[in-house]
Amino acid sequence: MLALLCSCLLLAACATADESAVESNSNTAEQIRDMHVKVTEMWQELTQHGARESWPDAGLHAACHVLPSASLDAAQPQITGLVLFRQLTLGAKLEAYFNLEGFSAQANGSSRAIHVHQFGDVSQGCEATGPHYNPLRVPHPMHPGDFGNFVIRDGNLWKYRAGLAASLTGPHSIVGRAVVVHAREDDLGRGGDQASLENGNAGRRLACCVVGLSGPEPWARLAQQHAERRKRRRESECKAA
Ligand SMILES: [Cu+2]
Ligand SMILES: [Zn+2]
Repeated sequence: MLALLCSCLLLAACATADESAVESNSNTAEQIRDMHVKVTEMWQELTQHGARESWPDAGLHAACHVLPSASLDAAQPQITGLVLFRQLTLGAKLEAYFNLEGFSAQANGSSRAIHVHQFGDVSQGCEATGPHYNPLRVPHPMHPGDFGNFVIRDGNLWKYRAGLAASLTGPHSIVGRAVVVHAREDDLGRGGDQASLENGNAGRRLACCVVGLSGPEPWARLAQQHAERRKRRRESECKAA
């Protein structure tokens, strides 16, 4: 029954994908994102009775410790840091903290793409992580791990994002897969070539990590750091005004 359900959803997704190649509108993207959430909910209903009750009170958490790609040459920036995920309830959209450093001064003000890629293998460099994780066979940027672009400030990338389509449970879970940081901006499928609809022409893979489940402590620590950082920024803006 589960296989039947999944294949029905896959067919529906493929039909949607064909339309979106023509229309490519944000409405379709939103529908596909909602489909990921629905698939996860149905999976939970079918396979894990009581999952709602056994869900951790503080939410489900995951951590990804970003390291420079092993295949990167020394001329490239050495990006390190942490990406944390939190899913508060079953079927809820994901929240994430992105905390990366090591970008060059020239990168300030420009954007970098971050995605979830298919495999959690970073042993031979980030190339081994394969293409974008794409369980519904839809074009980029409608993959569940298409997190979009992030602006570099002072050589760092600090960002909190909510409403992400990816999930930490169910058939489309990103646990065990890789987060990849790219050398360029994501063209979000508007590049006019095939690569744009596969990977957003985001360029070289600078750094990556494997998503693993964690306790709530790293999230709490980073939330505190982000709050302090926001407070300091507000204070310095007030002084400058
Ligand atoms: Cu990517
Ligand atoms: Zn993608």
